[in-house]
Amino acid sequence: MTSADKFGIAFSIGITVVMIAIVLSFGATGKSAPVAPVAPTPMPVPPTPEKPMEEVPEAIVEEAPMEETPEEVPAEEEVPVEETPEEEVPAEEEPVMEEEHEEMVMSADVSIPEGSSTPGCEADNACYVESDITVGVGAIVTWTNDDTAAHTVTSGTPTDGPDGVFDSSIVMSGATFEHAFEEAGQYDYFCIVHPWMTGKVTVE
Ligand SMILES: [Cu+2]
Repeated sequence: MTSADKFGIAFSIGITVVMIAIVLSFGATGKSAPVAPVAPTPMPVPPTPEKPMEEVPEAIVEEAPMEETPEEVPAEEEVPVEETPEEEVPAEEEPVMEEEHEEMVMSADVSIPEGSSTPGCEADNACYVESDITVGVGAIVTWTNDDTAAHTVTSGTPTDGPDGVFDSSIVMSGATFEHAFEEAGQYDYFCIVHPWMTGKVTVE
């Protein structure tokens, strides 16, 4: 072997050793690796956590409020606002109108109950039943004598006497008397035969 061959072998061995050393150094430490691997490692690492960290919260924050808030707010406000006035307004007005119409009774029946010819019914305002009624203008009220005795339905009061608005005169047992109230007002009436019997009709 010549010196050149030896040098070549030595050189080859030296290269090989250097290569191995380099490889080991890369594999073992990794830190001493060239700038290339070190730089890329930290570069992607920070961006990766930073991007997802920023994107995730931003995406959630933006999507949650942007999509849910606007959809729920208008949906809740518009729906109830529109339904509430439409339902409540007519609902309140219609019942009132119905109640008023219901109160505007255009016909009523009043009974002269059995036993009213005997004092005592006045204690419970039960000499006429009902003894105090309210009807609408133009309503017709019919009194029925359900007692065995005869009675009258005479406008006025026992104290001041008949006022001439209406007077049934004698109503026999089982008979009826009716009167149409064409004008609003309060009409007191009583029984001429039994002055403790009083009643009232309110026309409105
Ligand atoms: Cu009477």
